[in-house]
Amino acid sequence: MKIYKSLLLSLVVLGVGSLSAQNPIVRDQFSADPTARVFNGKVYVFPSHDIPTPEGKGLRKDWFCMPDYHVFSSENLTDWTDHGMIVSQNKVPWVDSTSYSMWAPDCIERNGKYYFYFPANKNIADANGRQGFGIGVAIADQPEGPYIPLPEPIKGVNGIDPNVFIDKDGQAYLYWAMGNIFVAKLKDNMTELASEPMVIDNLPQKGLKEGPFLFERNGIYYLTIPHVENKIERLEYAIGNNPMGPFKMAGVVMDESPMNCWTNQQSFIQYRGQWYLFYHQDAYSPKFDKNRSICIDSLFFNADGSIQKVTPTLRGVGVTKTTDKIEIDRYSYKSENGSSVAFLDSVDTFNGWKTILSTKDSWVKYNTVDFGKKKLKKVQVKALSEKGSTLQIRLDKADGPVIAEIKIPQGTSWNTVEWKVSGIKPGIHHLIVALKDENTVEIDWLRFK
Ligand code: FUB
Repeated sequence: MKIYKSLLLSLVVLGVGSLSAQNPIVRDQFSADPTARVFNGKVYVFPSHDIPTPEGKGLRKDWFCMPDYHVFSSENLTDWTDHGMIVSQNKVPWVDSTSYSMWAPDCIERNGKYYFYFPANKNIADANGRQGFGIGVAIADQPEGPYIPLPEPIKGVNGIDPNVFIDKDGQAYLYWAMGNIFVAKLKDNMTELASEPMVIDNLPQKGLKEGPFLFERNGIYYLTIPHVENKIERLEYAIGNNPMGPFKMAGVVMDESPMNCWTNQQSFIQYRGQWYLFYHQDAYSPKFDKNRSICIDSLFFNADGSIQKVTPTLRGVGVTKTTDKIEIDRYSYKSENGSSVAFLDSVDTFNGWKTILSTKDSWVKYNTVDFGKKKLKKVQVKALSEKGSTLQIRLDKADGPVIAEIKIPQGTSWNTVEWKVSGIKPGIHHLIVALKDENTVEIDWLRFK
Protein backbone atom coordinates (compact mmCIF):
# COMPACT_ATOMS: atom_id res chain seq x y z
CA MET A 1 0.00 0.00 0.00
CA LYS A 2 2.86 2.31 0.99
CA ILE A 3 4.53 1.63 -2.35
CA TYR A 4 1.36 2.50 -4.25
CA LYS A 5 0.90 5.75 -2.33
CA SER A 6 4.43 7.00 -2.97
CA LEU A 7 4.28 5.78 -6.55
CA LEU A 8 1.01 7.55 -7.16
CA LEU A 9 2.44 10.71 -5.63
CA SER A 10 5.52 10.62 -7.82
CA LEU A 11 3.45 9.97 -10.92
CA VAL A 12 1.24 12.95 -10.11
CA VAL A 13 4.32 15.12 -9.47
CA LEU A 14 5.92 13.99 -12.71
CA GLY A 15 2.69 14.36 -14.62
CA VAL A 16 3.22 10.85 -15.95
CA GLY A 17 0.37 8.50 -16.71
CA SER A 18 0.34 4.99 -15.37
CA LEU A 19 2.20 2.69 -17.77
CA SER A 20 1.59 -0.98 -18.28
CA ALA A 21 3.40 -3.64 -16.35
CA GLN A 22 3.69 -6.37 -18.87
CA ASN A 23 6.23 -7.35 -21.50
CA PRO A 24 7.58 -5.44 -23.23
CA ILE A 25 8.04 -2.84 -20.52
CA VAL A 26 8.78 0.15 -22.77
CA ARG A 27 5.72 0.71 -24.91
CA ASP A 28 6.22 3.90 -26.88
CA GLN A 29 9.67 3.41 -28.46
CA PHE A 30 12.03 0.58 -29.30
CA SER A 31 14.55 -0.42 -26.64
CA ALA A 32 17.20 -3.16 -26.48
CA ASP A 33 20.18 -4.52 -24.52
CA PRO A 34 18.74 -3.66 -21.09
CA THR A 35 21.18 -3.22 -18.23
CA ALA A 36 19.20 -3.05 -15.00
CA ARG A 37 20.69 -1.72 -11.77
CA VAL A 38 19.31 -1.10 -8.30
CA PHE A 39 20.24 2.41 -7.19
CA ASN A 40 18.87 4.00 -4.02
CA GLY A 41 16.21 1.30 -3.59
CA LYS A 42 14.82 1.76 -7.09
CA VAL A 43 15.33 -0.17 -10.34
CA TYR A 44 16.94 1.75 -13.21
CA VAL A 45 17.17 0.31 -16.70
CA PHE A 46 19.72 1.57 -19.19
CA PRO A 47 18.79 0.10 -22.57
CA SER A 48 20.03 1.02 -25.99
CA HIS A 49 17.57 2.73 -28.32
CA ASP A 50 16.66 1.32 -31.74
CA ILE A 51 14.95 3.56 -34.23
CA PRO A 52 13.63 2.90 -37.74
CA THR A 53 16.43 3.89 -40.13
CA PRO A 54 15.99 7.49 -41.31
CA GLU A 55 15.89 8.08 -45.06
CA GLY A 56 18.54 9.97 -46.99
CA LYS A 57 21.49 9.42 -44.67
CA GLY A 58 23.16 6.62 -46.57
CA LEU A 59 22.49 4.16 -43.75
CA ARG A 60 21.98 0.42 -44.21
CA LYS A 61 18.26 -0.33 -44.09
CA ASP A 62 18.81 -3.82 -42.71
CA TRP A 63 21.03 -2.91 -39.79
CA PHE A 64 20.86 -1.44 -36.28
CA CYS A 65 20.14 2.28 -36.10
CA MET A 66 20.86 3.55 -32.60
CA PRO A 67 21.31 7.27 -31.99
CA ASP A 68 21.14 7.76 -28.21
CA TYR A 69 20.23 6.38 -24.79
CA HIS A 70 17.31 6.90 -22.41
CA VAL A 71 17.09 5.76 -18.78
CA PHE A 72 13.94 4.32 -17.20
CA SER A 73 13.12 3.71 -13.54
CA SER A 74 10.51 1.92 -11.46
CA GLU A 75 9.88 1.13 -7.82
CA ASN A 76 7.43 -1.71 -8.40
CA LEU A 77 8.53 -3.08 -11.81
CA THR A 78 5.02 -2.24 -12.99
CA ASP A 79 5.03 1.51 -13.54
CA TRP A 80 8.04 2.83 -15.47
CA THR A 81 9.17 6.40 -15.89
CA ASP A 82 11.20 7.46 -18.91
CA HIS A 83 13.69 10.09 -17.71
CA GLY A 84 14.47 11.03 -21.29
CA MET A 85 17.63 11.03 -23.33
CA ILE A 86 20.86 10.92 -21.34
CA VAL A 87 23.57 10.57 -24.00
CA SER A 88 23.34 11.22 -27.74
CA GLN A 89 25.73 10.54 -30.62
CA ASN A 90 25.60 14.27 -31.39
CA LYS A 91 27.01 15.29 -28.02
CA VAL A 92 30.05 13.02 -27.57
CA PRO A 93 33.25 14.54 -28.98
CA TRP A 94 34.85 11.23 -30.02
CA VAL A 95 31.74 9.61 -31.54
CA ASP A 96 31.01 9.60 -35.27
CA SER A 97 27.67 11.41 -35.12
CA THR A 98 26.56 9.93 -38.43
CA SER A 99 27.09 6.33 -37.34
CA TYR A 100 23.94 5.54 -35.26
CA SER A 101 26.06 2.97 -33.45
CA MET A 102 25.29 3.53 -29.78
CA TRP A 103 25.10 -0.14 -28.86
CA ALA A 104 24.60 -1.93 -25.52
CA PRO A 105 25.51 0.22 -22.48
CA ASP A 106 26.01 -0.21 -18.73
CA CYS A 107 25.93 2.06 -15.70
CA ILE A 108 27.41 1.65 -12.25
CA GLU A 109 27.62 3.70 -9.07
CA ARG A 110 30.86 4.41 -7.23
CA ASN A 111 31.26 6.88 -4.34
CA GLY A 112 28.06 8.71 -5.22
CA LYS A 113 28.90 9.14 -8.91
CA TYR A 114 27.17 7.27 -11.73
CA TYR A 115 29.40 6.02 -14.54
CA PHE A 116 27.60 5.29 -17.80
CA TYR A 117 29.62 3.15 -20.25
CA PHE A 118 28.66 3.02 -23.91
CA PRO A 119 30.14 1.79 -27.19
CA ALA A 120 30.03 3.73 -30.46
CA ASN A 121 31.96 4.20 -33.68
CA LYS A 122 34.89 6.57 -33.26
CA ASN A 123 35.25 9.61 -35.50
CA ILE A 124 39.03 9.52 -35.39
CA ALA A 125 41.55 6.73 -35.65
CA ASP A 126 43.39 5.78 -32.45
CA ALA A 127 47.19 5.51 -32.04
CA ASN A 128 47.04 2.11 -33.80
CA GLY A 129 45.19 3.61 -36.76
CA ARG A 130 41.90 1.94 -35.72
CA GLN A 131 38.64 3.77 -36.10
CA GLY A 132 36.19 1.01 -35.07
CA PHE A 133 34.20 0.82 -31.87
CA GLY A 134 35.43 2.60 -28.74
CA ILE A 135 33.90 2.54 -25.29
CA GLY A 136 33.25 5.86 -23.60
CA VAL A 137 32.17 6.99 -20.16
CA ALA A 138 29.68 9.69 -19.16
CA ILE A 139 29.43 10.71 -15.52
CA ALA A 140 26.51 11.99 -13.45
CA ASP A 141 25.63 12.78 -9.84
CA GLN A 142 22.28 10.98 -10.10
CA PRO A 143 21.17 7.90 -12.02
CA GLU A 144 18.80 10.02 -14.11
CA GLY A 145 21.64 12.35 -15.14
CA PRO A 146 22.60 14.82 -16.44
CA TYR A 147 25.54 12.76 -17.74
CA ILE A 148 28.68 14.53 -18.93
CA PRO A 149 30.61 12.45 -21.51
CA LEU A 150 34.40 12.34 -21.26
CA PRO A 151 36.08 13.78 -24.36
CA GLU A 152 37.90 10.53 -25.24
CA PRO A 153 36.99 6.84 -25.15
CA ILE A 154 38.77 4.52 -22.68
CA LYS A 155 42.34 3.97 -23.88
CA GLY A 156 43.28 0.42 -24.81
CA VAL A 157 39.70 -0.75 -25.47
CA ASN A 158 38.29 -1.54 -28.89
CA GLY A 159 34.97 -3.26 -28.64
CA ILE A 160 31.28 -3.25 -27.86
CA ASP A 161 28.88 -4.10 -25.03
CA PRO A 162 30.72 -2.78 -21.95
CA ASN A 163 29.85 -4.25 -18.57
CA VAL A 164 31.33 -3.18 -15.24
CA PHE A 165 31.46 -5.20 -12.05
CA ILE A 166 32.76 -4.00 -8.68
CA ASP A 167 33.86 -6.82 -6.41
CA LYS A 168 33.51 -6.90 -2.60
CA ASP A 169 37.12 -5.72 -2.20
CA GLY A 170 36.33 -2.59 -4.24
CA GLN A 171 38.22 -3.67 -7.38
CA ALA A 172 36.30 -2.75 -10.53
CA TYR A 173 36.46 -4.79 -13.74
CA LEU A 174 35.47 -3.84 -17.28
CA TYR A 175 34.20 -6.58 -19.62
CA TRP A 176 33.51 -6.09 -23.31
CA ALA A 177 33.11 -8.01 -26.55
CA MET A 178 34.96 -8.02 -29.84
CA GLY A 179 34.82 -11.54 -31.21
CA ASN A 180 36.05 -12.78 -27.86
CA ILE A 181 35.02 -11.60 -24.41
CA PHE A 182 37.67 -9.39 -22.78
CA VAL A 183 38.26 -8.28 -19.20
CA ALA A 184 40.58 -5.72 -17.61
CA LYS A 185 40.79 -4.15 -14.17
CA LEU A 186 39.68 -0.54 -13.91
CA LYS A 187 41.49 2.14 -11.91
CA ASP A 188 39.58 3.70 -9.00
CA ASN A 189 38.70 6.64 -11.28
CA MET A 190 36.57 4.11 -13.26
CA THR A 191 37.68 5.65 -16.55
CA GLU A 192 41.08 4.05 -17.20
CA LEU A 193 42.31 0.46 -17.43
CA ALA A 194 44.50 -0.74 -14.57
CA SER A 195 45.59 -3.94 -16.34
CA GLU A 196 46.16 -5.21 -19.86
CA PRO A 197 43.00 -6.55 -21.55
CA MET A 198 42.76 -10.32 -21.25
CA VAL A 199 40.70 -12.70 -23.37
CA ILE A 200 38.44 -14.87 -21.22
CA ASP A 201 39.19 -18.51 -21.99
CA ASN A 202 36.99 -21.58 -22.03
CA LEU A 203 34.02 -19.84 -23.69
CA PRO A 204 32.55 -21.40 -26.85
CA GLN A 205 34.94 -20.99 -29.77
CA LYS A 206 32.31 -21.48 -32.48
CA GLY A 207 29.44 -19.01 -32.99
CA LEU A 208 29.28 -15.29 -32.18
CA LYS A 209 29.43 -14.31 -28.53
CA GLU A 210 28.93 -10.79 -27.20
CA GLY A 211 27.12 -8.81 -24.49
CA PRO A 212 28.95 -9.96 -21.32
CA PHE A 213 27.20 -9.35 -18.00
CA LEU A 214 28.89 -10.52 -14.81
CA PHE A 215 27.29 -10.79 -11.38
CA GLU A 216 28.15 -12.53 -8.13
CA ARG A 217 25.89 -14.62 -5.88
CA ASN A 218 26.99 -16.60 -2.83
CA GLY A 219 30.64 -16.48 -3.89
CA ILE A 220 29.93 -17.72 -7.45
CA TYR A 221 30.80 -15.34 -10.30
CA TYR A 222 28.36 -15.76 -13.17
CA LEU A 223 29.60 -14.60 -16.56
CA THR A 224 26.57 -14.46 -18.84
CA ILE A 225 26.68 -13.99 -22.63
CA PRO A 226 24.48 -14.13 -25.69
CA HIS A 227 25.97 -16.85 -27.93
CA VAL A 228 25.01 -18.31 -31.31
CA GLU A 229 25.13 -22.03 -30.64
CA ASN A 230 22.71 -22.74 -33.47
CA LYS A 231 21.29 -20.06 -35.78
CA ILE A 232 20.50 -17.10 -33.56
CA GLU A 233 21.58 -15.98 -30.08
CA ARG A 234 20.61 -17.64 -26.85
CA LEU A 235 21.64 -16.60 -23.33
CA GLU A 236 24.29 -18.80 -21.75
CA TYR A 237 26.38 -18.61 -18.61
CA ALA A 238 29.71 -19.71 -17.25
CA ILE A 239 30.75 -19.79 -13.61
CA GLY A 240 34.00 -19.20 -11.79
CA ASN A 241 35.33 -18.16 -8.40
CA ASN A 242 37.13 -15.05 -9.55
CA PRO A 243 35.91 -12.09 -11.66
CA MET A 244 38.73 -12.71 -14.13
CA GLY A 245 38.11 -16.44 -14.35
CA PRO A 246 38.85 -19.14 -15.11
CA PHE A 247 35.22 -19.76 -16.03
CA LYS A 248 33.48 -22.96 -16.99
CA MET A 249 30.37 -23.00 -19.21
CA ALA A 250 27.45 -24.01 -17.00
CA GLY A 251 24.23 -23.81 -18.98
CA VAL A 252 21.55 -21.88 -20.85
CA VAL A 253 19.58 -19.08 -19.19
CA MET A 254 17.18 -18.49 -22.08
CA ASP A 255 16.75 -20.38 -25.34
CA GLU A 256 16.65 -18.73 -28.75
CA SER A 257 13.81 -16.23 -29.23
CA PRO A 258 10.49 -17.85 -30.11
CA MET A 259 9.93 -14.70 -32.21
CA ASN A 260 13.19 -15.35 -34.04
CA CYS A 261 14.86 -12.16 -32.83
CA TRP A 262 18.49 -12.73 -33.85
CA THR A 263 19.99 -10.93 -30.87
CA ASN A 264 19.30 -11.05 -27.19
CA GLN A 265 21.12 -9.30 -24.38
CA GLN A 266 20.75 -9.75 -20.66
CA SER A 267 21.24 -8.34 -17.19
CA PHE A 268 20.39 -9.66 -13.76
CA ILE A 269 19.33 -7.99 -10.54
CA GLN A 270 18.06 -9.03 -7.16
CA TYR A 271 15.34 -6.66 -6.01
CA ARG A 272 13.30 -6.96 -2.83
CA GLY A 273 14.42 -10.57 -2.46
CA GLN A 274 13.56 -11.75 -5.99
CA TRP A 275 16.00 -12.24 -8.89
CA TYR A 276 15.03 -10.91 -12.32
CA LEU A 277 16.33 -11.38 -15.85
CA PHE A 278 16.14 -8.40 -18.21
CA TYR A 279 16.38 -9.22 -21.93
CA HIS A 280 14.95 -8.17 -25.28
CA GLN A 281 12.65 -9.49 -28.03
CA ASP A 282 11.22 -7.96 -31.20
CA ALA A 283 7.64 -7.75 -29.90
CA TYR A 284 6.64 -4.52 -31.70
CA SER A 285 8.56 -5.35 -34.86
CA PRO A 286 8.22 -9.06 -35.61
CA LYS A 287 9.28 -8.54 -39.24
CA PHE A 288 12.44 -6.54 -38.52
CA ASP A 289 14.46 -7.74 -35.55
CA LYS A 290 16.74 -4.67 -35.39
CA ASN A 291 13.83 -2.81 -33.76
CA ARG A 292 13.65 -4.47 -30.36
CA SER A 293 11.85 -4.16 -27.04
CA ILE A 294 12.99 -4.90 -23.49
CA CYS A 295 11.31 -7.42 -21.19
CA ILE A 296 11.60 -8.76 -17.63
CA ASP A 297 10.94 -12.18 -16.17
CA SER A 298 11.60 -13.72 -12.78
CA LEU A 299 14.72 -15.83 -12.35
CA PHE A 300 15.31 -18.72 -9.98
CA PHE A 301 18.42 -20.60 -8.84
CA ASN A 302 18.73 -24.24 -7.90
CA ALA A 303 20.21 -25.18 -4.53
CA ASP A 304 23.62 -25.82 -6.16
CA GLY A 305 23.68 -22.28 -7.59
CA SER A 306 22.81 -23.28 -11.15
CA ILE A 307 20.32 -21.06 -12.99
CA GLN A 308 16.86 -22.34 -13.90
CA LYS A 309 16.13 -21.67 -17.55
CA VAL A 310 13.76 -18.73 -18.09
CA THR A 311 10.91 -18.99 -20.58
CA PRO A 312 9.95 -15.56 -21.91
CA THR A 313 6.44 -14.52 -20.92
CA LEU A 314 4.03 -11.85 -22.10
CA ARG A 315 2.76 -11.24 -18.58
CA GLY A 316 6.20 -10.26 -17.29
CA VAL A 317 6.41 -9.36 -13.62
CA GLY A 318 4.78 -7.04 -11.10
CA VAL A 319 1.29 -6.57 -9.79
CA THR A 320 -1.46 -5.03 -11.95
CA LYS A 321 -4.02 -2.80 -10.28
CA THR A 322 -7.65 -3.61 -11.04
CA THR A 323 -8.37 0.04 -11.66
CA ASP A 324 -5.77 0.21 -14.46
CA LYS A 325 -6.59 -1.01 -17.93
CA ILE A 326 -5.72 -4.69 -17.80
CA GLU A 327 -4.29 -5.76 -21.13
CA ILE A 328 -5.24 -9.41 -21.06
CA ASP A 329 -3.40 -9.98 -24.35
CA ARG A 330 -0.32 -10.11 -22.09
CA TYR A 331 -1.79 -13.30 -20.65
CA SER A 332 -0.06 -15.76 -18.33
CA TYR A 333 -1.76 -18.81 -19.88
CA LYS A 334 -4.32 -19.36 -22.62
CA SER A 335 -6.49 -22.16 -23.90
CA GLU A 336 -4.87 -24.31 -26.54
CA ASN A 337 -7.69 -23.66 -28.99
CA GLY A 338 -9.67 -20.58 -29.90
CA SER A 339 -7.51 -17.93 -28.22
CA SER A 340 -4.95 -15.70 -29.89
CA VAL A 341 -3.54 -12.18 -29.88
CA ALA A 342 -3.03 -9.72 -32.73
CA PHE A 343 -1.89 -6.12 -33.09
CA LEU A 344 -4.71 -3.57 -32.77
CA ASP A 345 -3.09 -1.71 -35.65
CA SER A 346 -0.52 -3.56 -37.73
CA VAL A 347 0.94 -0.26 -39.01
CA ASP A 348 1.34 1.49 -35.65
CA THR A 349 2.20 -1.50 -33.49
CA PHE A 350 2.78 0.68 -30.41
CA ASN A 351 -1.02 0.78 -30.09
CA GLY A 352 -0.62 -2.68 -28.59
CA TRP A 353 -2.55 -5.88 -28.95
CA LYS A 354 -6.02 -7.35 -28.68
CA THR A 355 -7.12 -10.75 -27.42
CA ILE A 356 -9.30 -12.81 -29.76
CA LEU A 357 -11.53 -15.56 -28.37
CA SER A 358 -13.26 -17.52 -31.10
CA THR A 359 -14.50 -20.86 -29.79
CA LYS A 360 -16.85 -21.76 -26.95
CA ASP A 361 -14.98 -21.93 -23.62
CA SER A 362 -11.74 -20.52 -25.04
CA TRP A 363 -10.02 -18.46 -22.37
CA VAL A 364 -7.01 -16.47 -21.23
CA LYS A 365 -5.66 -16.30 -17.69
CA TYR A 366 -4.01 -13.12 -16.46
CA ASN A 367 -2.10 -13.49 -13.20
CA THR A 368 -1.52 -11.25 -10.21
CA VAL A 369 -4.11 -8.52 -10.17
CA ASP A 370 -4.53 -6.48 -6.99
CA PHE A 371 -8.17 -5.96 -6.07
CA GLY A 372 -7.13 -3.77 -3.13
CA LYS A 373 -9.43 -3.32 -0.16
CA LYS A 374 -12.26 -1.25 -1.60
CA LYS A 375 -15.38 -3.00 -2.80
CA LEU A 376 -15.41 -2.97 -6.59
CA LYS A 377 -18.82 -2.79 -8.17
CA LYS A 378 -18.33 -2.76 -11.92
CA VAL A 379 -16.12 -4.00 -14.70
CA GLN A 380 -15.57 -2.15 -17.95
CA VAL A 381 -14.58 -4.08 -21.05
CA LYS A 382 -13.51 -2.61 -24.37
CA ALA A 383 -14.49 -5.22 -26.91
CA LEU A 384 -15.84 -5.87 -30.39
CA SER A 385 -18.04 -8.74 -31.50
CA GLU A 386 -19.74 -8.83 -34.88
CA LYS A 387 -22.42 -11.26 -33.76
CA GLY A 388 -22.53 -10.27 -30.10
CA SER A 389 -21.14 -12.58 -27.42
CA THR A 390 -20.99 -13.39 -23.72
CA LEU A 391 -17.83 -13.25 -21.63
CA GLN A 392 -17.40 -14.73 -18.22
CA ILE A 393 -14.82 -13.56 -15.70
CA ARG A 394 -13.70 -15.93 -12.98
CA LEU A 395 -11.20 -15.55 -10.20
CA ASP A 396 -8.03 -17.60 -9.78
CA LYS A 397 -8.87 -20.79 -11.67
CA ALA A 398 -11.03 -22.22 -14.43
CA ASP A 399 -13.71 -23.31 -11.94
CA GLY A 400 -13.15 -20.34 -9.59
CA PRO A 401 -16.03 -18.03 -8.63
CA VAL A 402 -17.74 -16.20 -11.49
CA ILE A 403 -17.57 -12.47 -10.74
CA ALA A 404 -19.22 -11.23 -13.92
CA GLU A 405 -21.00 -12.40 -17.02
CA ILE A 406 -20.80 -9.68 -19.63
CA LYS A 407 -22.83 -9.26 -22.80
CA ILE A 408 -20.80 -7.73 -25.60
CA PRO A 409 -23.27 -6.11 -28.00
CA GLN A 410 -23.35 -7.01 -31.66
CA GLY A 411 -21.43 -4.50 -33.82
CA THR A 412 -18.50 -3.78 -36.07
CA SER A 413 -16.82 -1.13 -33.93
CA TRP A 414 -15.21 -1.11 -30.49
CA ASN A 415 -17.54 -0.62 -27.54
CA THR A 416 -16.78 -0.08 -23.89
CA VAL A 417 -19.43 -1.91 -21.88
CA GLU A 418 -19.92 -1.71 -18.15
CA TRP A 419 -21.21 -4.63 -16.14
CA LYS A 420 -21.93 -5.43 -12.49
CA VAL A 421 -19.42 -7.58 -10.58
CA SER A 422 -20.03 -9.52 -7.41
CA GLY A 423 -18.29 -11.90 -5.05
CA ILE A 424 -14.84 -10.32 -5.27
CA LYS A 425 -12.58 -10.96 -2.31
CA PRO A 426 -9.97 -8.28 -1.55
CA GLY A 427 -6.30 -8.90 -2.31
CA ILE A 428 -4.36 -10.43 -5.18
CA HIS A 429 -6.16 -12.72 -7.63
CA HIS A 430 -5.71 -14.17 -11.09
CA LEU A 431 -8.33 -13.42 -13.74
CA ILE A 432 -9.80 -15.91 -16.16
CA VAL A 433 -11.71 -14.44 -19.09
CA ALA A 434 -13.67 -17.01 -21.10
CA LEU A 435 -16.02 -16.94 -24.08
CA LYS A 436 -19.34 -18.57 -23.22
CA ASP A 437 -20.71 -18.93 -26.75
CA GLU A 438 -19.17 -19.48 -30.17
CA ASN A 439 -19.37 -15.87 -31.38
CA THR A 440 -15.89 -14.41 -31.87
CA VAL A 441 -15.00 -11.52 -29.60
CA GLU A 442 -11.99 -9.19 -29.62
CA ILE A 443 -10.97 -7.64 -26.33
CA ASP A 444 -8.73 -4.60 -25.98
CA TRP A 445 -8.69 -4.24 -22.19
CA LEU A 446 -10.77 -4.48 -19.06
CA ARG A 447 -10.74 -2.65 -15.76
CA PHE A 448 -12.70 -2.56 -12.54
CA LYS A 449 -14.43 0.36 -10.86
O1 FUB B 1 22.28 -3.64 -29.92
C1 FUB B 1 23.34 -3.76 -30.82
C2 FUB B 1 24.07 -5.01 -30.55
O2 FUB B 1 23.21 -6.10 -30.79
C3 FUB B 1 24.49 -5.16 -29.13
O3 FUB B 1 25.53 -4.37 -28.76
C4 FUB B 1 24.68 -6.61 -29.16
O4 FUB B 1 24.99 -7.24 -28.02
C5 FUB B 1 23.37 -7.04 -29.79
O5 FUB B 1 22.28 -7.00 -28.92
